[in-house]
Amino acid sequence: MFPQKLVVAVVGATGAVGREMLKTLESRNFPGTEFKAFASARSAGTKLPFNGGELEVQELTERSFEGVDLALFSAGGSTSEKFAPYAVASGCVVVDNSSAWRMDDRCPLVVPEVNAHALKNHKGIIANPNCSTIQMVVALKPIHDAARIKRIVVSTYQAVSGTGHKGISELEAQVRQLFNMQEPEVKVYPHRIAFNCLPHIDVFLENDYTKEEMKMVNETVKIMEDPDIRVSATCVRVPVFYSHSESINIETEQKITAKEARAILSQAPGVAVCDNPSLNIYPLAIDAAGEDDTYVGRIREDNTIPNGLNMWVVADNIRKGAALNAVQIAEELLNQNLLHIDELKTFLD
Ligand code: NAP
Ligand code: 3JN
Repeated sequence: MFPQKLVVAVVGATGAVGREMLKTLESRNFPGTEFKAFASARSAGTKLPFNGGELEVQELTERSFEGVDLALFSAGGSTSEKFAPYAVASGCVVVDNSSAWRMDDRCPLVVPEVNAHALKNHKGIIANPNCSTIQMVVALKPIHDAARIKRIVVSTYQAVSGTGHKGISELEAQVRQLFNMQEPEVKVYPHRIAFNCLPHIDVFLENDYTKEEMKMVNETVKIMEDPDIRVSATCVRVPVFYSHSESINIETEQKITAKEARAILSQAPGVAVCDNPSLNIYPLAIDAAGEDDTYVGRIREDNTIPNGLNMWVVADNIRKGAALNAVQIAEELLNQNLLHIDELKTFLD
C-alpha cells in the first residue's frame, strides 16, 4: 500500500513545531524511507535526534525538494509562500502549517477527523489550520452534524509556545526576573506576559479584530463547509507554556441537551470527554500537554437562549494544533493514495 521509496522533508525542523513534527513522525512510525531536515542558514549543520540517530539540518533553498516526495512546512508564512511553489514544481506534496495558503481555493484546509474528504482535490499544497481553529472544530463538528451550529462565540487562552521558542523563553525569563526582584524585560509581546493576560495575538486589523481572531472565523467556515456559521472570537495570550484552552458558546438550530452532547462527544474521533465537575474533573492545560486528544468538559446548557451550549476545550497547541495534525494529514494522503500531484499546476508566479 505504501510506496517503496518515500522521501520526507521537515522544513523549519529546528523550531518548536518542527521538532515536534520529527518526534511525531518517529513515534507514529511514519513509513518514510529517508527523512531530511531543513531550516535557515543560521542553523545549517545542527544535529537533531531522530529514529535513534541524528538528522543534520540543511539550509533551505529552491532546489531542496529535488527527490523529495512529501514536505511538512513549519517555518512561517513568508517561507511557505516563497518555497512551497518550488516544492510543488519538483513534484513534492506540501503540508503547510502557516496561514500562507489556508484561504487559497486551490488548497484544502484539513483537520482529518473533520474533513479528510477535502484532500482528494489537492493540487500539491494542503494547509494545516491555525491551532485554535483545529481544536475548536474537532470538538464542534460532531455537534454540528447532530444539531447544526448557527453561531459560535469563542474566547481563547493561548499558551506562549504558540509564539515558538521565543515565546517560551520570554515567559521563562520574565518569571525568573520577577522572582529575583528584577524588572522583567519585554521583548516578544507588546506587554509583560508573566502573571498577565494579553487580549492581543497577531496584528490588529481594520475591523478591530486581530488576525488570529479572523483566522478562527474564516478557517472554521472553510473546514466545516458551511458559510452560514457565524463565529465571533476573542484570542488571549496567557502565561501557560503548553496547550491552548477555549471557552466556547454555541447556538444550534435543533435543541441538544448537555447529556446528548456529552454522549456524542464521547464517541467522536480525537475527542476525550473530561467532565465531572463534582469531582473537580475538567480539562486542564497541564494535563493536555504532550497528549494527542482534544479534551472537552464543562459541557452545560446556556439557559439564556433556547438552543445553546457552553463548553471548555483544551488541546496541546504544538501537537494537535500543529505537528500531529500535519502528520495525520500526511497519513491520510497515504491512506487515500493521494501522495501525487495529478495535473501539475504551478503555484509559481
Ligand atoms: P519557531 O520555534 O520560531 O521556529 C521557526 C522555524 O522556522 C525554525 O526552524 C527556523 O529555522 C525556521 N525558519 C525561519 N526562517 C526560515 C527561512 N527563511 N528558511 C528556512 N527556515 C526558516 O516557530 P514555531 O513555533 O516552530 O512555528 C513555525 C511556524 O509554524 C509559524 O511561523 C507558523 O507559521 C506555524 N505555526 C502554526 C501553528 C498552527 O496554528 N498550526 C502553530 C504554531 C506555529 P532557524 O533555526 O534556522 O531559525
Ligand atoms: O499564537 C499562537 O498561539 C498560534 C500562532 C500561530 C502562528 C504564528 C505565527 C505565524 C501562525 C499561524 O499558524 O496562523 C502564523 C502564520 O502562519 O500566520
